[in-house]
Order: sequence, then structure tokens, then C-alpha cells
Amino acid sequence: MPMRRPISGTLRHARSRRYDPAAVSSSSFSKPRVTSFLALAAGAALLLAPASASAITAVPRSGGSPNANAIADLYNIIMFFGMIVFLAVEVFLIRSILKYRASTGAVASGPTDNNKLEIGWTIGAVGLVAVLAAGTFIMLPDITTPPNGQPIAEFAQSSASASLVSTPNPPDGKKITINVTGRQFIWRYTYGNKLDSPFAYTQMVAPAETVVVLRIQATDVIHSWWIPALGGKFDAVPGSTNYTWFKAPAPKNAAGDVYTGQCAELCGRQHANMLASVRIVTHAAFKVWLADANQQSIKTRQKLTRQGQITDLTPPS
Ligand SMILES: [Cu+2]
Repeated sequence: MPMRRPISGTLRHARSRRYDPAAVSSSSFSKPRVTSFLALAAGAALLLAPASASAITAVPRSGGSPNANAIADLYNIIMFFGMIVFLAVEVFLIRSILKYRASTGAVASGPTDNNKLEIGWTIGAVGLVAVLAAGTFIMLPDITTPPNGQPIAEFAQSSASASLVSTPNPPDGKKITINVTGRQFIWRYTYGNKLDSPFAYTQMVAPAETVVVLRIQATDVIHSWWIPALGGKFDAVPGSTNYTWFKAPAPKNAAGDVYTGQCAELCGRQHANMLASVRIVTHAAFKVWLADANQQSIKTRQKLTRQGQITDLTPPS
């Protein structure tokens, strides 16, 4: 704490309006200054230290699908310009703090106009926003529209349904559609639109190199579908349908490559346990899996029908 000067002295000093070097040069001032400098340095070090460790989480995950890659590229471009602006502002700020800090005999200057500078930074900011907006619109088609993939004939195409949202469509129109249904607190995937269509929970199995369109719905509250390496986050809203897509590369592992994610919208008590993953397998492995899931689905349906839990849908002979 600085030494308190007698009030009369302060008043006299104020009246005289003369600078009193003793008031600031006493050793009692240097201690808090050193302390605050050390605190600032420690804070900066704390901010910088985990940067290397969090580098992986600081950028979007990619590698599972062209749309995820385009999202990551766009993010990195915007991040690059953002960092330039951030560093320029910080350098200018620190330089100003050091250069214009109050020192012996300093007199604060009033506000002044600098038309050149003001026009300059307005044009600079508008120009940067225009460049980023243009870049975004140029890259947007890569995110919204799938490229052609290798179609898989064995999978029955689910019938196209009228929708307010445009459905992702590759140029050749060849894709498969998997229904994704979010409900408290599990993801269900249905392969087809029939009542006894094959289905799976939590882990989706999908073929590699194929355009897979996801039709995302919810039965209770809003959930959010997000497998970061396979593309953007899409809300599952009751009474509404959202679409996204992915086209995964050939799996590196024999058992398939697993891409993980989880419900990204707080949907209730067990929200944190609402995990999701997609296992990308070869076309051959997918056909085997789908045939098995189909058998399971038919068996489950027959069992539930026998138990009287669901209506018998067997066509009359
Ligand atoms: Cu959820």
C-alpha cells in the first residue's frame, strides 16, 4: 500500500497542480507493480502452456467425410485470419501501453481525429469480412452437396419423402438413406421405411465409399446428431426432419473404422450417456451385417407379434 499523505498536503498539492515525483517514485509503489507484472506473466504462461496439448481439440475433427474436411478447412482459414487480427491488435495494444504509459510529467492528451486512420480501419475490417464471406460461399457446396460415391445395390432405397429441407444429393443421385431417430436417451438407426426394416441402436454400421444420407428425426425432445469426423452437427427435432450426409473412406481396420460422437443437445438427465458411433465397413461386410440385422428384425417382430405386443402385419394368404 502507498504511504498515506496528510490531507492538507494532498490539497496543497492539488491546488499547486505541480507534479510531485516523491508520490510515485517511493519504493512502496514498485512492489505492487512487480506483483501485477508477475501475475500478468503467470496468466499469459497459463494461457500458452496448454495450447500445444489442446491443439487437437482446437480444430474440428476431420478425415471421415468430404464435408467434415471442408468444414475443417474453412475453420482453419477463418482461424488464420482471426489470429492475424488478434496478434496485430495485441501487438498494437502492448506497444501503446508501454509507449504511452503515464510517466514523470505526462499530460493526458484529449481525443483527436485521424480521418485517414478511421477510413483505413473501416475499409480493412469490411474487406476482411468480405473475403471471409466470399471464401465461405465458395466452400459451401463442398459441405452441403456430396460427391459421387460407389453405390451399393443390395440396399433397398428408401422412398423419397416430401420435405421442406432440401435433401443432400450427389450429382449421379446414387446414395443410400439411413433413418436416425433420437429419443431419450438412445440413437436408433433404421435401414429402410418398412415396419420390419433392419435397425440398430447406438452404433450405426455403414458402407465405405458410398454416399450415406441421414434422415434425422426425434420422438420426444430435441437431440443433436454429431459425429465430428463425419461432418456437421444436425439437430433432431420432434415433428421435423433434418438431413445430412457422409461419404467415408475405405476402412483401415478389418473390423471397420469407428467414428465416435454423442448427442450434442442437452436432452435430459442421461444426455451425457447418449453416445453415438458409426462403424464404416467394406461393401461385402455391410451386406453380411445388413442381412443379419434383417433376420434379427424379422425374428424380433415375429416374437413380439406372438406375444401380442404388436399388431400382426403378416400379409393374408
Ligand atoms: Cu439427446
